[in-house]
Amino acid sequence: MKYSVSLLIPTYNERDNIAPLVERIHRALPDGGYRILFIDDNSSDGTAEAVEALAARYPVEVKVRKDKKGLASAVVDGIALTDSDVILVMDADLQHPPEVIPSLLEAIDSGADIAIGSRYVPGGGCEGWSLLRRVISKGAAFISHLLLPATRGIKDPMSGFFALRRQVVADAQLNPSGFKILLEILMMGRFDKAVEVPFIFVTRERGESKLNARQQIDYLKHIYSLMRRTGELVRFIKFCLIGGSGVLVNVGLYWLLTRFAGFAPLDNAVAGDILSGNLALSISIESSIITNFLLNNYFTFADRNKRGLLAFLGRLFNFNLICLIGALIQIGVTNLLTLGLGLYDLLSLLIAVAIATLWNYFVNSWWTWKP
Ligand SMILES: Nc1nc2c(ncn2[C@@H]2O[C@H](COP(=O)(O)OP(=O)(O)OP(=O)(O)O)[C@@H](O)[C@H]2O)c(=O)[nH]1
Ligand SMILES: [Mg+2]
Repeated sequence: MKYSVSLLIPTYNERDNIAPLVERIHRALPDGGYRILFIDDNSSDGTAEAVEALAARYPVEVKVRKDKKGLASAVVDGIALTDSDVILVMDADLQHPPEVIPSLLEAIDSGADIAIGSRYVPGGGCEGWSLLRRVISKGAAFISHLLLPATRGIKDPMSGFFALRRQVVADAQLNPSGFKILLEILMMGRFDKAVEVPFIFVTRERGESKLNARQQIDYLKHIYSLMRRTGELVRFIKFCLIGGSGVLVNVGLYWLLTRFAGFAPLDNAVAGDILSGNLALSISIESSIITNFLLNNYFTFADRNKRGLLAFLGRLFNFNLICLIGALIQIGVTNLLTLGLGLYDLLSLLIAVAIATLWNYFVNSWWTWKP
C-alpha cells in the first residue's frame, strides 16, 4: 500500500517522547494519509518497544539498526525503506512542533520541491538558547553559505525539520555523516524550488540531547566532504593555482619591461627613473590581475559566467576592486604581524598572502561570480 507521505523520525533513546509525539502528529494530520517510520539505532531505553506498543492504534513502525550510525544516515536508510511521493523528516524529541507539519506539506502541495522548517526566517526562532548556542548555530550556517554556495539562498540549511518530494533525492548519491541531512540533500539532490516555513525550535522536555562537541567536528568534516563531492574544493584549488600564475605574470612582465623595454629598473633608479620603474610595476600588477581574471572567468567560474559584454566588464571591475582591497589587507596584516607582534617578516607576509587569498576567493565567489 502506498501512503502519500512518510514521516521519517530518527531516534536514539527517546522512549518518553514517542507517545506524545505520535499523538500530536495524529492530531495535526487528522485526515491520515501518512505513515511514520522511526529509524532507531538500537536504543537501550526501550524506544522501539514504545513504538511497537502504538502500532495497533496508529500508522507507525520502527526499523531498528544494530549499529549506531547516526541521525543523517538513519534518514538515508528511511528514504530507501519507504516509497511515498513525499517524505518528511523531523526529530523525535518534540523540538519540531508537529503542528507545523501541515504547513510544510501545503508548501509541497503548492509546488515546492523542498519545504524547510526554518528558525531563521521571520516568525521562526529558537526557544531558550544560550548566546553561545545561537552564535554556534549562526556561525555554522555562515560556514555553509560561505563554502557551499548552493545553500546561500537558504537561511536555515541546518534544519532537521523538512519535507521533500522523493524525486529530489531519487538519483542522488547521499553519503552524509553526522546530523545535517538537509545540507546533504540541498547539495546532492535535484530541485528547482525550496521554500522556508517559519517555526520555533522549542526546548526539549524529556530525554537527553545527543548534540555534543563531536558533532561540531563532524559538521566541518561533512562540509569538507560536500566541497569535495560537489567540486567546490577543486574550484578553490584552481583559484589558488591561478593566483600563483598571476605572481609569475607580475614578476615576469616587470622583468621584461625593465630589462628589455626601456623602463628603468627600480633598484638603481635615479630620481627621474622612479616614475618609470613604478609605471612598469603598475603595468605588470594590472596585467596579472587581468590574466587572473580571465583564467578565473573561463576556468574556475566557467559555470557562473553570465554572458554579455556589460556583465563581463562589471565582473572585471569587481575583481579589480576586490584584489585591490586584498592587497591592502596584505599590507595591513604584514605590518601588524611584523611591527605589532614582532613576527619574522617573511612569515608575516606568508600569513598575509593566505588571508588575502581567502578574502579574494570568497568575496569574488560571493559577488563577482554570483551563483
Ligand atoms: N537513529 C539515530 N537517531 C539519532 C542519533 N542521534 C540523535 N538521534 C535523533 O535525532 C534527533 C535529534 O537529536 P538531538 O539530540 O535532539 O539533537 P538536537 O535537537 O540537534 O539537539 P538538542 O537541541 O540539544 O536536543 C532526535 O530524535 C534523536 O533521538 C543517532 O545516532 N541515531
Ligand atoms: Mg533535539
